[in-house]
Amino acid sequence: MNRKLLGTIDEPADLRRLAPDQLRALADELRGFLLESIGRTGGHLSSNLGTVELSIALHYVFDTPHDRIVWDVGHQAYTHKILTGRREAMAALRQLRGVSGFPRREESPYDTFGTAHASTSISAALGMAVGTRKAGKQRRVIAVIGDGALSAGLAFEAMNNAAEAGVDLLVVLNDNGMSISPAVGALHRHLGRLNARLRPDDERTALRRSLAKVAPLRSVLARPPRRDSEATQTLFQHLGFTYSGPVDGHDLEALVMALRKAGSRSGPQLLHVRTVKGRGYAPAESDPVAYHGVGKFDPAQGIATAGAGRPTFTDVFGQWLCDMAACDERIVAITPAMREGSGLVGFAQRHPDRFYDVGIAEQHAVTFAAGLACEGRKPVVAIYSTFLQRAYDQLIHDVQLQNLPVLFAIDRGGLVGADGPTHHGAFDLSYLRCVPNMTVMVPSDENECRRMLFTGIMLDSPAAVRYPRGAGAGVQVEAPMHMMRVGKAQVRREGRGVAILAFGTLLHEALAAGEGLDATVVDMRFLKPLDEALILQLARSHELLVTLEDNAVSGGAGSAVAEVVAAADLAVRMLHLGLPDRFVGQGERAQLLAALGLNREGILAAIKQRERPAAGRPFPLAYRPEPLALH
Ligand SMILES: Cc1ncc(C[n+]2csc(CCOP(=O)(O)OP(=O)(O)O)c2C)c(N)n1
Repeated sequence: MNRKLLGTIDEPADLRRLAPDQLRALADELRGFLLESIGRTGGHLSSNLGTVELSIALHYVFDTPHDRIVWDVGHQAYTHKILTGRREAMAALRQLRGVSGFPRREESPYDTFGTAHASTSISAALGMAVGTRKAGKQRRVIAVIGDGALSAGLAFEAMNNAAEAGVDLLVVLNDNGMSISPAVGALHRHLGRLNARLRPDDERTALRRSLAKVAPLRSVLARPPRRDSEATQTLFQHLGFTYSGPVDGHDLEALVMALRKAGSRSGPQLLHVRTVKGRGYAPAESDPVAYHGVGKFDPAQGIATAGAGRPTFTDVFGQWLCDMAACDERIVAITPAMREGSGLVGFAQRHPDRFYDVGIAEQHAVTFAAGLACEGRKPVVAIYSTFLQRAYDQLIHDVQLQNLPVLFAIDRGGLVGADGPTHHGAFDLSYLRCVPNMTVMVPSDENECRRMLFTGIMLDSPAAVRYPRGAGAGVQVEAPMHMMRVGKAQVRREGRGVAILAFGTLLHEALAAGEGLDATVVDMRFLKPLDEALILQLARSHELLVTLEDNAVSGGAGSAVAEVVAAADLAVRMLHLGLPDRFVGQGERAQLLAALGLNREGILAAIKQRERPAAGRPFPLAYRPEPLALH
């Protein structure tokens, strides 16, 4: 791999010493580096190939880290990481204690704001711009946001506020026409019209350069450009931004020029940059969706097409939804921009008239579903646990308070692995169980997942089925659909002394641990309503109740069990195993579970420690394994 220039850049100051005509060669080296490096670690490929030139130009023009760059989502910031002292660290990208796949303030002073959930950059940058002014300082603040991320309400709330704030702010819109899947909605069409209507700046610049050679035209060209009439203004101008572009985001000369110009103007600026997702790697350019996020792969071969491995919970959901929709035409599916990740590709193909990709708009997705339920549709909101956090008020106020029958298929519940703390579904059991009206189900295997989805859709009230990333235990999924008895747990192993109450797929670790201990092991199935009768019976017949969940211990399933026991005035000892009260870092799921004591060995050790505390010490409240550092 050629690293002639790249090898000399340890920080952006080194980059700024390069001559403008060296930047193109640097971009080529960076692309080669990215491909090879992501091939070894996995990560976000297409988006990063698209932002090579933009990242170079930003650090070339602006005085980072004094000037602030805020990357929206941050999944496209690998070149930024490489240019800001983390070139060699990319070898451990997204791995346990390695460099994060997203900007992290604790990782580098160049990572000005931690991101990973979309559409926060304009708000954060505006806050920084206002904070800078209040401190009497001078710096440029730049938000870099994709056209997908721009579709969220939060981005519009920030733009609405920006014009009033009276500060200098540059928003760079990285428009590649794509979210993870093709971008949707009216904003996408507006950008399309801008791209078609306006001559790209680079073409205009080239034209001006050649016309300037003709003497009589020089004075005409020197005049300031004609202002757009009210009718032809862009949405951004109506919102109080000065709009410039579109600029070819792969033309370094044009980019540097445009950033210098927009960066020197005062007030809110929006620079529209057009890029190609997957740029420079043919397989990713032709299929940016498949190459959005990749595992390890050989760039010479491309990614392997998915084999017939064990179905994931996502697959089980996607299949169930198609089967269900075939028998009930009221079923509609809603996704906030996660068609692929949520397993909805098949449904979207079969039922395009019942499929709604609403863009990165979780709040709208939930309230939209509530409205559909009011009119007798059966909405299924397919959503990641971590992204549902954003729509919590909509969940409470619009769905649960009105007791509307919306089914939430909550994917990525629990630890997700390499995406790390921003993406772990660590809190859903806590935040769901404290709100009235919802039935909350936690399947321990694939077949239970299908049965719970069916149970949820048959209820005339809100329901949630929460399942983890990846494949399950490999249990055969039965095609016929059966309702489950709501609120009924299943005893999977009868033992003595210790009873382990497992919520979700950790049941299988509990069963393995239960063998060694001769413990009772229960598949709790329902977090809400809880099988209170069984809990009380177990509390009376065992010495120790152990709760196990892939969720924060604080306020989670264990707390729910403890409330039942306390309300009955029973004095059984309890041990709550789950995620600790700190953010868990990235790493493979199995590594994280082991480090947190949530595998068979950890469960056994925790129970043994709880049963036989060291002499003189009180019983510890919970097992505390080695602290797991964030990185
Ligand atoms: C709140 C939220 N919802 C969903 C996602 C998942 N997600 C990650 S990147 C992405 C697409 C972003 O599109 P865009 O901003 O245009 O960036 P591109 O990948 O096209 O460069 C989505 C939906 C997220 N990170 N945050």
